[in-house]
Amino acid sequence: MKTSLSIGEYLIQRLYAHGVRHVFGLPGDYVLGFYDLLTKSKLGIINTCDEQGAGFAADAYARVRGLGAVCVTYCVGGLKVANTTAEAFAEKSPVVVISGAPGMKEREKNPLLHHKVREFDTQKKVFDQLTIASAVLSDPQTAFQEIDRVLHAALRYKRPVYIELPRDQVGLPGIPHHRPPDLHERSNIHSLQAALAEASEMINDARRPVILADVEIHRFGLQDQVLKLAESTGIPVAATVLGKSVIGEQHPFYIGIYEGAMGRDDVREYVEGSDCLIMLGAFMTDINLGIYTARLDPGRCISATSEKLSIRYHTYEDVRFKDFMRGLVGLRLRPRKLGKIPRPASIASLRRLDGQSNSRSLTPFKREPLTVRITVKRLFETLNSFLSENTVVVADVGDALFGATDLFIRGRTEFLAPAYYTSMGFAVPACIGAQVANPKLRPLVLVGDGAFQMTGMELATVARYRLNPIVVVLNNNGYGTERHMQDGPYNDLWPWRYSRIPEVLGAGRGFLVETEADLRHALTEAQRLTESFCLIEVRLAQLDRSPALDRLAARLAKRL
Ligand SMILES: Cc1ncc(C[n+]2csc(CCOP(=O)(O)OP(=O)(O)O)c2C)c(N)n1
Ligand SMILES: [Mg+2]
Repeated sequence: MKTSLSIGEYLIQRLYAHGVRHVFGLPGDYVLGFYDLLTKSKLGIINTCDEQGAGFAADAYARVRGLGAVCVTYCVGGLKVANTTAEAFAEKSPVVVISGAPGMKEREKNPLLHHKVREFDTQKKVFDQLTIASAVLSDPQTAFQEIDRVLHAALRYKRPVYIELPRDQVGLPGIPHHRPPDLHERSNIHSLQAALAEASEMINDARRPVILADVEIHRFGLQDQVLKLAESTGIPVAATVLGKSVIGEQHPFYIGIYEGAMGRDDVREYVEGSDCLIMLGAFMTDINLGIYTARLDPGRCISATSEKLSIRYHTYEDVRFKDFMRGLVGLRLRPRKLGKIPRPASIASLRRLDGQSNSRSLTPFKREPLTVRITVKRLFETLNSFLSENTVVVADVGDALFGATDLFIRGRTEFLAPAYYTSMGFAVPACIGAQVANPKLRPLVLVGDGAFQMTGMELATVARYRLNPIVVVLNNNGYGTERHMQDGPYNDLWPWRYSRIPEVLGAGRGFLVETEADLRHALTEAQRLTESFCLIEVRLAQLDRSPALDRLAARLAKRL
């Protein structure tokens, strides 16, 4: 029996131990050795058309499963996932970027090898900026520890990491009998207790506390804790755009999305008027804060994240986010009656539409002449009644995302979107990652025509791995979001016949939607056709837009 695994084998073993089952990417000569190991391992390979697609897919996979991996070749592949890694960093998604590289022997005398940019470590330097930890596995003596260190950082900080595999090292044995250390970090108990005591007093004294739940609740899997906290205390919960779907939106404690002046007024007044705002895992980004229209007084806030814990103006060091959350739930806080709270607008409109809040079917809704041209507003209203418990909504940037913030996410339905970094091209590849991560989910992809032209060809990958998302292309003939801020010929696009892409791919079903009747027909068919992907092209008027985009465009135009 071998006493030691090779460096490549150890990396695969550790990824598997941390729950990774698939690696996204495509090969090149610098990484072929590792691909060969992958094919012999328990990890599946998902071959995408383009590295950027692999990067977005791995990001979505990480958001759903807790850790993702993308594997590419040196520079030509690696630099194409720079953007997706930047997104994973900005939005806290733990993706392991594995890149092949020239062997250590080949680097002697600094030859001009193909794919090299400037120095051998140019790509590594780029990724130092985009990740929370990085390693070049250039020494078998330290390679296993380096793998442990870097993977630990990804899980600890929920941020991407970079591992470079020089091709002559992949098959070398590491040190024998290596065991990964237990890297469980503990909170400083005194600091934790003091923080909980202050939090407890503040919450109990408050007249009208409210929880604002954000993205780190998703990343650390703390959804149940938030729910318990709300239910045991009677404190209502708002979410941010980035944290959308943190708890089921039909929940009686849920009040809606808070996004400063961009969001609904009743939610804004409730959150900003609270004398104790409990911000959990919240990132205060411009979009989350409604382009800085939010008015949150730190003197009335408890704010806990994996990076920082502050209560009013005090900061507590060395307190792990999970420990604080668990402690908060364990406190015997004063229960209170759930008073009159705002309710998500969609609940009311949904009842109007389909008579019940949990309908899975397209039951009849408000009768209007069905030959009317479809509008963005009606599109989202109809989609609302179409969502089910096993839908994962994947929204791309543009009106797909803005309109989707008003969607009513049920139960444990997931919502994935690059709501902070806002890179176009996320949604189609992300749906691959999401469905591979959890095959029980059927993705509903919402993507603008502009974003679709960037990465829509990953539908070939969807076909190859027999996935079955429903992809709705919002075809408004160009970069609609930008037209509302400043229009010009640069916002135009060549008009593809999106609904006919299945013919080119030889897979999937395409639908062209121009009226409400078309839409209902397409959605009903898509619901029935579960064998393959369905592409629904919705032809919208060029300047039509969702109410949410109305609000945003007005704000942004003022700031330009
Ligand atoms: C990769 C990338 N390039 C450019 C932008 C700037 N941008 C933001 S929205 C937008 C237009 C999006 O067009 P489309 O996907 O058709 O959606 P729509 O706005 O029409 O709903 C652009 C170009 C971006 N966010 N990401
Ligand atoms: Mg568009």
